[in-house]
Amino acid sequence: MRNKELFERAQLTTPGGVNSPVRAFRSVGGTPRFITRAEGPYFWDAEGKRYIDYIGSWGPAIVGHAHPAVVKAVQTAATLGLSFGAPTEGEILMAEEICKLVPSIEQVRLVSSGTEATMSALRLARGATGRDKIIKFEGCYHGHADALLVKAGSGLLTLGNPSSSGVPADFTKHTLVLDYNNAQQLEDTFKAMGDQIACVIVEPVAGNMNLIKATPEFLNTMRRLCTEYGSVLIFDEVMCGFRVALGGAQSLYNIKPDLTALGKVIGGGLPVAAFGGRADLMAHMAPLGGVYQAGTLSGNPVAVAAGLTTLKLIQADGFYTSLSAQTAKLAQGLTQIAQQAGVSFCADSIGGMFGLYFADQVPASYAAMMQTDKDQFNRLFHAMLDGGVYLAPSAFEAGFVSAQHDDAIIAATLDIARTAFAQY
Ligand code: KE4
Repeated sequence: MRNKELFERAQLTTPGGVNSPVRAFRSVGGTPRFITRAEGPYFWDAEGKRYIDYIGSWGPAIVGHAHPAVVKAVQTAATLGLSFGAPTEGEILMAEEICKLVPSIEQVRLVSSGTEATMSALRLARGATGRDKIIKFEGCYHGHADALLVKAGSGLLTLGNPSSSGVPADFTKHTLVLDYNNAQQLEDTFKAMGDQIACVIVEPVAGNMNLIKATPEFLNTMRRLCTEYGSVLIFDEVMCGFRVALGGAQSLYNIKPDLTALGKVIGGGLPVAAFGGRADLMAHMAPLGGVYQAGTLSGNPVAVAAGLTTLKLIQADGFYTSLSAQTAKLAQGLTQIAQQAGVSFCADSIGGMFGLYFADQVPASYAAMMQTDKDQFNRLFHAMLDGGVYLAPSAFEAGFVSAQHDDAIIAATLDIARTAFAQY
Protein backbone atom coordinates (compact mmCIF):
# COMPACT_ATOMS: atom_id res chain seq x y z
CA MET A 1 0.00 0.00 0.00
CA ARG A 2 2.75 2.45 0.88
CA ASN A 3 3.97 2.58 -2.73
CA LYS A 4 0.43 3.37 -3.82
CA GLU A 5 0.02 6.04 -1.15
CA LEU A 6 3.35 7.62 -2.05
CA PHE A 7 2.52 7.56 -5.75
CA GLU A 8 -0.85 9.25 -5.15
CA ARG A 9 0.80 11.88 -2.96
CA ALA A 10 3.65 12.43 -5.43
CA GLN A 11 1.18 13.20 -8.20
CA LEU A 12 -0.21 16.12 -6.20
CA THR A 13 3.01 18.07 -6.62
CA THR A 14 4.92 16.49 -9.53
CA PRO A 15 3.64 15.74 -13.07
CA GLY A 16 2.94 12.03 -13.24
CA GLY A 17 4.40 11.70 -9.74
CA VAL A 18 7.91 11.25 -11.13
CA ASN A 19 10.92 13.32 -12.06
CA SER A 20 11.57 11.32 -15.18
CA PRO A 21 8.72 9.85 -17.26
CA VAL A 22 9.91 6.25 -17.64
CA ARG A 23 9.75 5.84 -13.84
CA ALA A 24 5.95 6.20 -13.87
CA PHE A 25 5.38 2.62 -15.14
CA ARG A 26 3.07 4.03 -17.87
CA SER A 27 4.40 1.52 -20.38
CA VAL A 28 4.02 -1.54 -18.15
CA GLY A 29 1.11 -0.40 -15.97
CA GLY A 30 0.83 -0.74 -12.22
CA THR A 31 2.27 1.27 -9.35
CA PRO A 32 5.88 2.42 -9.39
CA ARG A 33 7.99 1.21 -6.49
CA PHE A 34 9.35 3.99 -4.29
CA ILE A 35 12.89 2.95 -3.44
CA THR A 36 14.20 3.62 0.07
CA ARG A 37 17.72 2.18 -0.17
CA ALA A 38 20.04 0.14 -2.34
CA GLU A 39 23.12 -1.99 -1.73
CA GLY A 40 25.15 -4.12 -4.14
CA PRO A 41 22.74 -5.79 -6.62
CA TYR A 42 19.68 -5.04 -4.53
CA PHE A 43 17.29 -2.27 -3.71
CA TRP A 44 14.32 -2.10 -1.34
CA ASP A 45 10.94 -0.39 -1.80
CA ALA A 46 8.85 1.58 0.68
CA GLU A 47 7.10 -1.64 1.74
CA GLY A 48 10.39 -3.25 2.66
CA LYS A 49 10.39 -5.60 -0.31
CA ARG A 50 13.82 -6.46 -1.72
CA TYR A 51 14.47 -6.66 -5.46
CA ILE A 52 17.38 -7.81 -7.54
CA ASP A 53 17.94 -4.61 -9.49
CA TYR A 54 18.61 -4.73 -13.25
CA ILE A 55 18.29 -1.00 -13.83
CA GLY A 56 21.30 0.15 -11.83
CA SER A 57 19.98 3.72 -12.08
CA TRP A 58 19.93 3.23 -15.90
CA GLY A 59 23.65 2.41 -15.99
CA PRO A 60 25.60 4.30 -13.28
CA ALA A 61 25.56 1.58 -10.60
CA ILE A 62 28.04 -0.62 -12.46
CA VAL A 63 30.13 -1.43 -9.34
CA GLY A 64 26.95 -2.13 -7.35
CA HIS A 65 24.82 0.22 -5.26
CA ALA A 66 26.38 2.05 -2.29
CA HIS A 67 29.86 0.66 -2.96
CA PRO A 68 31.84 1.35 0.26
CA ALA A 69 34.73 3.02 -1.60
CA VAL A 70 32.38 5.30 -3.56
CA VAL A 71 30.33 6.22 -0.48
CA LYS A 72 33.51 6.97 1.48
CA ALA A 73 34.86 9.19 -1.30
CA VAL A 74 31.59 11.12 -1.37
CA GLN A 75 31.51 11.48 2.42
CA THR A 76 35.10 12.75 2.49
CA ALA A 77 34.53 15.20 -0.35
CA ALA A 78 31.31 16.49 1.23
CA THR A 79 33.09 17.41 4.47
CA LEU A 80 35.33 19.72 2.41
CA GLY A 81 32.41 21.62 0.92
CA LEU A 82 29.70 20.75 -1.60
CA SER A 83 30.36 23.12 -4.49
CA PHE A 84 32.70 26.04 -5.15
CA GLY A 85 31.99 27.38 -8.64
CA ALA A 86 35.74 27.47 -9.07
CA PRO A 87 38.19 24.97 -10.57
CA THR A 88 39.43 22.05 -8.46
CA GLU A 89 42.22 19.48 -8.82
CA GLY A 90 39.62 16.71 -8.86
CA GLU A 91 38.34 17.96 -12.22
CA ILE A 92 41.85 17.68 -13.65
CA LEU A 93 42.17 14.12 -12.35
CA MET A 94 38.77 13.28 -13.86
CA ALA A 95 39.64 14.79 -17.24
CA GLU A 96 43.00 12.99 -17.28
CA GLU A 97 41.33 9.67 -16.44
CA ILE A 98 38.72 10.07 -19.21
CA CYS A 99 41.40 11.03 -21.77
CA LYS A 100 43.50 8.03 -20.70
CA LEU A 101 40.60 5.57 -20.97
CA VAL A 102 39.07 6.97 -24.18
CA PRO A 103 42.01 7.85 -26.48
CA SER A 104 39.80 9.65 -29.03
CA ILE A 105 39.15 12.25 -26.32
CA GLU A 106 42.06 14.73 -26.33
CA GLN A 107 40.14 17.44 -24.43
CA VAL A 108 37.00 17.05 -22.36
CA ARG A 109 34.46 19.29 -20.63
CA LEU A 110 32.49 18.03 -17.63
CA VAL A 111 28.74 18.77 -17.40
CA SER A 112 25.92 17.47 -15.19
CA SER A 113 23.74 15.33 -17.44
CA GLY A 114 23.81 13.33 -20.64
CA THR A 115 21.41 15.83 -22.18
CA GLU A 116 23.87 18.65 -21.54
CA ALA A 117 26.69 16.55 -22.99
CA THR A 118 24.95 15.76 -26.29
CA MET A 119 23.39 19.21 -26.60
CA SER A 120 26.82 20.82 -26.18
CA ALA A 121 28.48 18.39 -28.59
CA LEU A 122 25.84 19.21 -31.18
CA ARG A 123 26.33 22.95 -30.73
CA LEU A 124 30.10 22.46 -31.02
CA ALA A 125 29.73 20.48 -34.25
CA ARG A 126 27.54 23.19 -35.73
CA GLY A 127 29.84 25.97 -34.49
CA ALA A 128 32.99 24.29 -35.77
CA THR A 129 31.57 23.43 -39.22
CA GLY A 130 29.28 26.43 -39.72
CA ARG A 131 26.65 23.98 -40.91
CA ASP A 132 23.11 23.47 -39.57
CA LYS A 133 21.93 19.97 -40.54
CA ILE A 134 22.35 17.05 -38.16
CA ILE A 135 21.62 13.36 -38.59
CA LYS A 136 20.23 11.14 -35.84
CA PHE A 137 18.60 7.73 -35.99
CA GLU A 138 15.06 6.68 -35.15
CA GLY A 139 14.94 4.86 -31.83
CA CYS A 140 18.10 6.49 -30.50
CA TYR A 141 17.66 8.82 -27.55
CA HIS A 142 20.22 11.48 -26.78
CA GLY A 143 18.50 13.38 -23.97
CA HIS A 144 15.83 16.05 -24.28
CA ALA A 145 17.48 18.93 -26.13
CA ASP A 146 14.92 20.31 -28.59
CA ALA A 147 16.78 19.46 -31.78
CA LEU A 148 17.02 15.83 -30.72
CA LEU A 149 13.41 15.23 -29.65
CA VAL A 150 12.41 13.97 -33.05
CA LYS A 151 11.32 10.36 -33.16
CA ALA A 152 13.48 9.81 -30.10
CA GLY A 153 13.48 6.46 -28.38
CA SER A 154 13.47 5.87 -24.60
CA GLY A 155 10.75 7.73 -22.68
CA LEU A 156 9.16 9.20 -25.78
CA LEU A 157 8.94 5.88 -27.61
CA THR A 158 7.73 4.29 -24.39
CA LEU A 159 5.02 6.94 -24.14
CA GLY A 160 4.05 6.10 -27.70
CA ASN A 161 4.76 9.73 -28.58
CA PRO A 162 7.52 9.64 -31.20
CA SER A 163 8.23 13.37 -31.04
CA SER A 164 7.67 15.88 -28.23
CA SER A 165 5.08 18.66 -28.30
CA GLY A 166 6.45 22.09 -27.41
CA VAL A 167 9.32 21.79 -29.85
CA PRO A 168 8.81 24.37 -32.65
CA ALA A 169 9.16 22.94 -36.16
CA ASP A 170 11.94 25.47 -36.74
CA PHE A 171 14.00 23.80 -34.02
CA THR A 172 13.94 20.41 -35.71
CA LYS A 173 13.84 21.28 -39.41
CA HIS A 174 17.58 20.69 -39.58
CA THR A 175 17.37 17.29 -37.92
CA LEU A 176 17.33 14.36 -40.32
CA VAL A 177 16.10 11.11 -38.80
CA LEU A 178 17.42 8.02 -40.58
CA ASP A 179 17.14 4.29 -39.93
CA TYR A 180 19.57 2.68 -37.50
CA ASN A 181 21.85 0.10 -39.16
CA ASN A 182 20.91 1.29 -42.66
CA ALA A 183 24.29 2.07 -44.23
CA GLN A 184 22.91 2.57 -47.75
CA GLN A 185 20.44 5.23 -46.65
CA LEU A 186 23.26 7.06 -44.88
CA GLU A 187 25.37 6.86 -48.02
CA ASP A 188 22.51 8.23 -50.15
CA THR A 189 21.81 11.07 -47.69
CA PHE A 190 25.42 12.19 -47.68
CA LYS A 191 25.56 12.01 -51.46
CA ALA A 192 22.53 14.31 -51.55
CA MET A 193 23.54 16.83 -48.89
CA GLY A 194 26.81 15.82 -47.26
CA ASP A 195 28.26 19.33 -47.50
CA GLN A 196 25.36 20.62 -45.35
CA ILE A 197 25.77 18.03 -42.58
CA ALA A 198 27.33 19.42 -39.38
CA CYS A 199 27.33 16.06 -37.63
CA VAL A 200 25.99 12.58 -37.24
CA ILE A 201 25.07 11.58 -33.69
CA VAL A 202 24.60 7.90 -32.92
CA GLU A 203 24.41 5.49 -30.00
CA PRO A 204 27.09 3.03 -31.22
CA VAL A 205 25.33 0.47 -29.06
CA ALA A 206 21.70 1.55 -28.87
CA GLY A 207 20.01 1.15 -25.50
CA ASN A 208 16.92 3.34 -25.82
CA MET A 209 14.85 1.22 -28.13
CA ASN A 210 15.84 -1.78 -26.03
CA LEU A 211 19.35 -3.09 -26.90
CA ILE A 212 20.36 -3.02 -30.56
CA LYS A 213 24.01 -3.31 -31.57
CA ALA A 214 25.22 -1.29 -34.55
CA THR A 215 26.69 -3.35 -37.37
CA PRO A 216 30.36 -2.63 -38.07
CA GLU A 217 29.37 -1.75 -41.66
CA PHE A 218 26.95 0.91 -40.38
CA LEU A 219 29.50 2.60 -38.13
CA ASN A 220 32.39 2.28 -40.58
CA THR A 221 30.26 3.82 -43.33
CA MET A 222 29.40 6.66 -40.94
CA ARG A 223 33.04 7.24 -40.10
CA ARG A 224 34.10 7.22 -43.77
CA LEU A 225 31.33 9.61 -44.85
CA CYS A 226 31.93 12.08 -42.01
CA THR A 227 35.63 12.18 -42.89
CA GLU A 228 34.90 12.55 -46.60
CA TYR A 229 32.37 15.39 -46.17
CA GLY A 230 33.99 17.17 -43.19
CA SER A 231 31.09 16.35 -40.85
CA VAL A 232 31.64 15.67 -37.14
CA LEU A 233 31.01 12.09 -35.97
CA ILE A 234 29.55 12.14 -32.46
CA PHE A 235 29.32 8.87 -30.52
CA ASP A 236 26.73 9.21 -27.79
CA GLU A 237 28.26 6.84 -25.23
CA VAL A 238 26.31 8.24 -22.30
CA MET A 239 24.87 4.76 -21.78
CA CYS A 240 27.37 2.38 -23.46
CA GLY A 241 30.51 4.25 -22.40
CA PHE A 242 32.32 2.27 -19.67
CA ARG A 243 29.26 -0.04 -19.75
CA VAL A 244 30.08 -2.31 -22.72
CA ALA A 245 33.88 -2.09 -22.32
CA LEU A 246 36.45 -0.02 -20.46
CA GLY A 247 37.06 2.03 -23.62
CA GLY A 248 33.36 2.11 -24.50
CA ALA A 249 31.75 0.93 -27.73
CA GLN A 250 34.36 2.81 -29.79
CA SER A 251 37.05 0.47 -28.43
CA LEU A 252 35.01 -2.61 -29.43
CA TYR A 253 34.36 -1.33 -32.96
CA ASN A 254 37.83 0.22 -33.21
CA ILE A 255 36.35 3.44 -34.60
CA LYS A 256 37.56 6.89 -33.57
CA PRO A 257 34.68 9.41 -33.39
CA ASP A 258 35.43 13.13 -33.49
CA LEU A 259 33.42 13.79 -30.33
CA THR A 260 32.06 11.51 -27.60
CA ALA A 261 29.32 12.19 -25.07
CA LEU A 262 29.64 10.38 -21.74
CA GLY A 263 27.48 10.14 -18.59
CA LYS A 264 25.99 7.65 -16.14
CA VAL A 265 28.97 5.42 -15.16
CA ILE A 266 31.36 8.39 -15.03
CA GLY A 267 29.31 9.87 -12.20
CA GLY A 268 28.96 6.59 -10.32
CA GLY A 269 25.39 7.63 -9.51
CA LEU A 270 26.00 11.35 -8.98
CA PRO A 271 25.47 14.01 -11.67
CA VAL A 272 28.58 13.89 -13.86
CA ALA A 273 28.55 13.75 -17.65
CA ALA A 274 31.04 14.94 -20.24
CA PHE A 275 31.68 15.69 -23.88
CA GLY A 276 35.06 15.70 -25.53
CA GLY A 277 37.17 14.64 -28.46
CA ARG A 278 39.52 16.20 -30.99
CA ALA A 279 41.48 19.10 -29.50
CA ASP A 280 40.98 21.21 -32.63
CA LEU A 281 37.22 20.93 -32.20
CA MET A 282 37.23 21.51 -28.44
CA ALA A 283 39.29 24.68 -29.03
CA HIS A 284 36.04 26.24 -30.30
CA MET A 285 34.58 26.07 -26.78
CA ALA A 286 34.30 29.23 -24.69
CA PRO A 287 36.33 30.82 -23.24
CA LEU A 288 38.76 29.90 -26.07
CA GLY A 289 36.34 30.05 -28.96
CA GLY A 290 32.86 31.15 -29.92
CA VAL A 291 30.81 28.08 -28.90
CA TYR A 292 29.22 28.84 -25.55
CA GLN A 293 28.45 26.29 -22.85
CA ALA A 294 28.45 26.68 -19.06
CA GLY A 295 27.20 25.04 -15.86
CA THR A 296 27.01 26.04 -12.20
CA LEU A 297 27.55 22.48 -11.02
CA SER A 298 29.82 21.30 -13.84
CA GLY A 299 32.68 19.31 -12.32
CA ASN A 300 31.04 19.39 -8.89
CA PRO A 301 33.64 18.12 -6.39
CA VAL A 302 31.35 15.66 -4.58
CA ALA A 303 30.02 14.21 -7.84
CA VAL A 304 33.55 14.01 -9.27
CA ALA A 305 34.67 12.12 -6.16
CA ALA A 306 31.98 9.49 -6.86
CA GLY A 307 32.85 9.36 -10.55
CA LEU A 308 36.60 9.19 -10.13
CA THR A 309 36.33 6.39 -7.56
CA THR A 310 34.02 4.46 -9.90
CA LEU A 311 36.42 4.91 -12.83
CA LYS A 312 39.24 3.52 -10.70
CA LEU A 313 37.16 0.50 -9.59
CA ILE A 314 36.19 -0.49 -13.16
CA GLN A 315 39.90 -0.70 -14.10
CA ALA A 316 40.38 -3.72 -11.84
CA ASP A 317 41.82 -6.74 -13.66
CA GLY A 318 39.10 -8.83 -15.29
CA PHE A 319 36.30 -6.40 -14.39
CA TYR A 320 34.70 -6.44 -17.86
CA THR A 321 35.47 -10.09 -18.54
CA SER A 322 33.50 -11.00 -15.46
CA LEU A 323 30.74 -8.42 -16.05
CA SER A 324 30.26 -9.59 -19.65
CA ALA A 325 30.21 -13.24 -18.59
CA GLN A 326 27.59 -12.66 -15.91
CA THR A 327 25.40 -10.67 -18.28
CA ALA A 328 25.69 -13.32 -20.97
CA LYS A 329 24.76 -16.00 -18.42
CA LEU A 330 21.60 -14.06 -17.64
CA ALA A 331 20.67 -13.55 -21.31
CA GLN A 332 21.37 -17.15 -22.29
CA GLY A 333 19.63 -18.53 -19.22
CA LEU A 334 16.47 -16.52 -19.85
CA THR A 335 16.43 -17.55 -23.50
CA GLN A 336 16.76 -21.23 -22.57
CA ILE A 337 13.98 -21.05 -19.96
CA ALA A 338 11.60 -19.26 -22.34
CA GLN A 339 12.25 -21.67 -25.17
CA GLN A 340 11.71 -24.65 -22.84
CA ALA A 341 8.37 -23.04 -21.97
CA GLY A 342 7.58 -22.74 -25.68
CA VAL A 343 7.58 -18.93 -25.61
CA SER A 344 8.87 -16.92 -28.59
CA PHE A 345 11.59 -15.00 -26.76
CA CYS A 346 15.27 -14.22 -27.10
CA ALA A 347 17.86 -12.08 -25.34
CA ASP A 348 21.15 -10.44 -26.24
CA SER A 349 23.97 -8.85 -24.27
CA ILE A 350 27.16 -6.87 -24.68
CA GLY A 351 29.38 -6.05 -21.71
CA GLY A 352 27.12 -5.21 -18.79
CA MET A 353 24.06 -4.42 -20.94
CA PHE A 354 21.30 -6.77 -22.05
CA GLY A 355 18.09 -6.78 -24.09
CA LEU A 356 15.01 -9.01 -23.74
CA TYR A 357 12.78 -9.50 -26.80
CA PHE A 358 9.51 -11.33 -27.31
CA ALA A 359 10.43 -12.28 -30.85
CA ASP A 360 12.06 -15.25 -32.59
CA GLN A 361 15.29 -13.41 -33.26
CA VAL A 362 17.21 -10.44 -31.90
CA PRO A 363 15.99 -7.25 -33.65
CA ALA A 364 18.62 -5.35 -35.62
CA SER A 365 16.48 -2.32 -36.48
CA TYR A 366 13.92 0.01 -34.97
CA ALA A 367 11.19 -1.42 -37.22
CA ALA A 368 12.00 -4.99 -36.11
CA MET A 369 12.04 -3.83 -32.48
CA MET A 370 8.58 -2.36 -32.88
CA GLN A 371 7.36 -5.78 -34.03
CA THR A 372 8.33 -7.43 -30.73
CA ASP A 373 5.44 -8.31 -28.41
CA LYS A 374 5.21 -5.49 -25.86
CA ASP A 375 2.24 -7.04 -24.02
CA GLN A 376 4.17 -10.26 -23.46
CA PHE A 377 7.06 -8.19 -22.12
CA ASN A 378 4.73 -6.39 -19.73
CA ARG A 379 3.46 -9.74 -18.41
CA LEU A 380 7.04 -10.84 -17.79
CA PHE A 381 7.88 -7.52 -16.17
CA HIS A 382 5.16 -7.90 -13.55
CA ALA A 383 5.75 -11.60 -12.96
CA MET A 384 9.43 -10.86 -12.30
CA LEU A 385 8.58 -7.82 -10.15
CA ASP A 386 6.23 -9.93 -8.05
CA GLY A 387 9.02 -12.48 -7.74
CA GLY A 388 11.52 -9.84 -6.56
CA VAL A 389 13.34 -8.97 -9.78
CA TYR A 390 13.18 -5.40 -11.02
CA LEU A 391 13.58 -5.12 -14.81
CA ALA A 392 13.39 -1.89 -16.78
CA PRO A 393 9.70 -0.85 -16.78
CA SER A 394 9.50 -0.72 -20.56
CA ALA A 395 9.90 -3.08 -23.52
CA PHE A 396 11.98 -0.32 -25.10
CA GLU A 397 14.73 -0.07 -22.52
CA ALA A 398 17.92 -2.05 -21.99
CA GLY A 399 18.87 -3.81 -18.75
CA PHE A 400 22.03 -3.43 -16.70
CA VAL A 401 24.14 -5.81 -14.62
CA SER A 402 26.62 -4.75 -11.93
CA ALA A 403 29.85 -6.31 -10.70
CA GLN A 404 27.83 -7.47 -7.67
CA HIS A 405 25.47 -9.68 -9.75
CA ASP A 406 27.33 -12.90 -8.93
CA ASP A 407 26.39 -16.48 -9.84
CA ALA A 408 23.99 -16.77 -6.90
CA ILE A 409 22.16 -13.61 -7.98
CA ILE A 410 21.91 -14.77 -11.61
CA ALA A 411 20.71 -18.21 -10.49
CA ALA A 412 18.07 -16.65 -8.22
CA THR A 413 16.92 -14.46 -11.12
CA LEU A 414 16.62 -17.47 -13.43
CA ASP A 415 14.61 -19.38 -10.81
CA ILE A 416 12.13 -16.52 -10.65
CA ALA A 417 12.04 -16.38 -14.46
CA ARG A 418 11.32 -20.13 -14.59
CA THR A 419 8.21 -19.57 -12.48
CA ALA A 420 7.25 -16.54 -14.59
CA PHE A 421 7.58 -18.27 -17.96
CA ALA A 422 5.72 -21.33 -16.66
CA GLN A 423 2.64 -19.08 -16.47
CA TYR A 424 2.77 -18.29 -20.23
P1 KE4 B 1 20.41 12.31 -19.05
O1 KE4 B 1 20.12 13.74 -19.46
O2 KE4 B 1 19.15 11.52 -18.71
O3 KE4 B 1 21.51 12.21 -17.98
O4 KE4 B 1 21.05 11.54 -20.31
C1 KE4 B 1 20.34 11.55 -21.52
C2 KE4 B 1 20.83 10.41 -22.38
C3 KE4 B 1 21.68 10.69 -23.44
N1 KE4 B 1 22.16 9.71 -24.24
C4 KE4 B 1 21.82 8.41 -24.01
C5 KE4 B 1 22.37 7.34 -24.91
C6 KE4 B 1 20.96 8.07 -22.93
O5 KE4 B 1 20.64 6.76 -22.72
C7 KE4 B 1 20.45 9.08 -22.10
C8 KE4 B 1 19.50 8.79 -20.95
N2 KE4 B 1 19.05 7.44 -20.86
C9 KE4 B 1 17.78 7.20 -20.20
C10 KE4 B 1 17.56 5.68 -20.19
N3 KE4 B 1 16.79 5.27 -21.30
C11 KE4 B 1 17.73 7.79 -18.83
C12 KE4 B 1 16.55 7.34 -17.99
C13 KE4 B 1 15.50 8.39 -17.91
O6 KE4 B 1 15.24 9.06 -18.92
O7 KE4 B 1 14.93 8.51 -16.81
